Amino acid sequence: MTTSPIHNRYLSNQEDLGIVAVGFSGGQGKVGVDEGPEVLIKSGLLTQLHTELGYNIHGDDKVHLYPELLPKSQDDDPPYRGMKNPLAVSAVTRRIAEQTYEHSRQGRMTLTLGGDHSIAIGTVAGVAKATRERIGRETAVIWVDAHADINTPEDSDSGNIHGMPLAFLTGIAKEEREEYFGWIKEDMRLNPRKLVYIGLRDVDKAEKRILREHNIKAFSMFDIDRHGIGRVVEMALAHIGNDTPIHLSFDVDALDPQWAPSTGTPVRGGLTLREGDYICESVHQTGSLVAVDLVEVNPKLAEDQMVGVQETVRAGCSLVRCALGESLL
Ligand SMILES: [Mn+2]
Repeated sequence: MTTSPIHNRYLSNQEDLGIVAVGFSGGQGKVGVDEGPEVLIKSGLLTQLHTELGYNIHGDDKVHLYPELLPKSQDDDPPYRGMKNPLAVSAVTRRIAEQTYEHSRQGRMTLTLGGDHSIAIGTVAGVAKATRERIGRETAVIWVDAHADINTPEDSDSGNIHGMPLAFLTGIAKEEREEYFGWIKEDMRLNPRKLVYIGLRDVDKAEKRILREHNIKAFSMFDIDRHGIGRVVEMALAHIGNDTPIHLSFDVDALDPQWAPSTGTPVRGGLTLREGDYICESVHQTGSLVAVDLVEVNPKLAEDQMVGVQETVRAGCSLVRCALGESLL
C-alpha cells in the first residue's frame, strides 16, 4: 500500500510504480545529463519511494543507454531539417514510448528519470497511447519548465531537439518519415488544448507565436508573481478539467538556479523549491496523475562546486516524492 491517502481514479494499480531510467543526452549539446538518472538513483530515490511512500517498484533501476539504437558515428546521423542527432533522438524516444506504454498499459504510475527533455517525446507518446487504449481518454500534460520546448525544427536556432518535443507531440511540427519522428501516430499525440505550462521565462519569438496561434495555456513567472503559485496551479488544473488523466513533465530548470544549478540551460528568476514541491503535491492531490518525468539534472555541470550537484539532486528527489504522494503533514 502507498502511504498516500489520495485515491487515483485512473490507475488500476496505484501502488505499482513503473520506472524508466534514461541516460540520454542527444537532444542537446552538453555531456553529463545522461548521468542524471544514475545520481538520482544513487542518492536513494527509488529506495525512498519504496520504503517511505510504499510503492512496489517495477522495471529497472538499471539506467538505459540504448547503445544498440545509436548510429555508429556522427557521420551516420547528419542534420535533418536543421535538427542535431535526429536519427538517434528519434530511435531512442521511440523505444522510450514503448517502455512507458508498457508500464502505463498495466495501470501503473509511470516515472521517467532523464536525460534531456527530448525524452518526453517518448514518455508522453507512450503514456498517451496507453491511456487512450485503457480508459478511452486523452492525457493532459503539465509542462513545468523555464522554456516552452515547442520550437519547430525550422524555427530552432540551436537545432537541439530538447527544445522541440512539444512541437512533435502536438503535431505542430509535421514529419512523414518514420525514422525522423514520423512514428508518432495520431493515438500518441497531445491535444494542444490539454497542454498547460508553468514557470516559463525564456520563450523564443517563434514559440510565442505558436502559443498564441494555438491558444495554448501558459503561466509564466509573471503570472506566478501576480497571482501566487496556489492560484496559478488552481487555474492550470481548471483549464485541464477534472475528467482528464495528467502527465507531469518537470524540467528541473524550472527551479531557480539557486535551487537547481546543475542543469544545461539555467535561467535566473525561477521557481523556489517550495513552489516546485507545491506544484507536484497539488497535482498528486487531484488523483488524476498517471505519469511523471523529471529531466535535465546534469551532475557534470557545476561539478567544481559539489554543493551545486547535491542541491540539484536533492531538489529533484523532493519534486518526485511530492508528485508521488509525500506531504508535509
Ligand atoms: Mn525543458
